[in-house]
Amino acid sequence: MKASQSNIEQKKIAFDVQAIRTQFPILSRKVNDQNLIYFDNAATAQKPQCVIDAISDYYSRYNANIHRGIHTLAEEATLAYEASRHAVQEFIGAAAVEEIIFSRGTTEGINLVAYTWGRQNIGPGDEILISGMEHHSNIVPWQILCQEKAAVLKVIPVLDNGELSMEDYRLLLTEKTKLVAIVQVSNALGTVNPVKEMIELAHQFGAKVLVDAAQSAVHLDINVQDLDCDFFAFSGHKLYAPTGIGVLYGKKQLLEQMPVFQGGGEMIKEVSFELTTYNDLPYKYEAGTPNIADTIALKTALDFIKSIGKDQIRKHENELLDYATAQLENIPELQIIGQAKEKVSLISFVLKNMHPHDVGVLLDHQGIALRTGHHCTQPLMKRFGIPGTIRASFALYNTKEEIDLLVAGLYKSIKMLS
Ligand code: 7TS
Repeated sequence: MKASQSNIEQKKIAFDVQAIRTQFPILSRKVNDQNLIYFDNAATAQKPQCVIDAISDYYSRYNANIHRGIHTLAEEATLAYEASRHAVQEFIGAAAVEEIIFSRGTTEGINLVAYTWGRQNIGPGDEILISGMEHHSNIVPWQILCQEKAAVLKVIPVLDNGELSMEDYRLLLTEKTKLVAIVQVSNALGTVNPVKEMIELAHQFGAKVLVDAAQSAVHLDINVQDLDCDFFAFSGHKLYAPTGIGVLYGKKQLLEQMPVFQGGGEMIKEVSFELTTYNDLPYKYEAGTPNIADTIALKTALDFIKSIGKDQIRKHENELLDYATAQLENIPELQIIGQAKEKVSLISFVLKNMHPHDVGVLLDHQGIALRTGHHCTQPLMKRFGIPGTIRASFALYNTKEEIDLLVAGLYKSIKMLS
């Protein structure tokens, strides 16, 4: 083993949550005179100092537009930007770097597919299959497309325990199914869906599959070739990178056949008033000056995750999930929504006769940040007959002591609200 490899191994063995916490400056701030406890990681994760520094370093040392200048700064910026694309390729196991398209986030990635592949391939009577636990951003673009093309949107039902009904999925798949757009990990329940199996089944009917990986990319090991998905979209900001940068992966052959999305600079080879020819992948889908600083910082975030090891992070987060589940189940007024066999470190719950919003406000007074409401999954909330949930989502820097404080905070809130 090379020395550098063994260093990485050593770092992985020594998972030290307190050492990790020191790398996140925001974790030392006070909220309402209390130490911040940040349990809203499914909405967006906090950023380590190295990511914050990467942004500032770019603007302080080599801010320049990419792919066009011949001066040193432009070359440095281009190299760093493209290095990020390679880092993403490795992170998700894509076969080719041209399959990595930078976007603003998951939402933009899904919309790109709907507006390009969707418009080209969906016609009257065709069916698009989504699930009952989709985030609005994996519902609305397909609804718009179906309305435009007289196509049909069908929904895989969710079982009481928060898992998908695979029995219904099998029945819903037909020759009419052209696309399955499915979330890998539910942002509202934490359920991990069996996407590999679902992709295999969809392909038997010739349907393409888009995976919404907004919540999964940070928690699960990802290999898009092994999954054999056709499209895979995620956001940087949920994996310790900045907001405003995301990734759309697509199989090269599909991306090559698809029409362009936005027109403008960078996505063209040659422009005349009569005819424009388009650029090669991935630039064909990256019109205009991109989000250079945040793309560069995305690589820093991926390197950060790699240096700790996804396996170590998952182990820690699973311990938090098990610990929190056991603690919360002890609270008589509390009901956990979503108890799938396979979950990530996210717990949604309701408290009897208490509005989630009121609980959220009281917890905020105690310095505890979590999300309450429908989590942009209104149809799912309707399925469970509730207006919303209280959601605690854990990241690598959270601790059992913080969970104890959440439990104490909940008892306090229950006392005040009942
Ligand atoms: N899909 C899922 C499963 C998500 O959880 C989110 C964001 C999105 C798509 C959209 O991602 P964006 O980065 O383009 O906005 N989810 C959440 C959440 O749970 N709380 O705030 C944002």
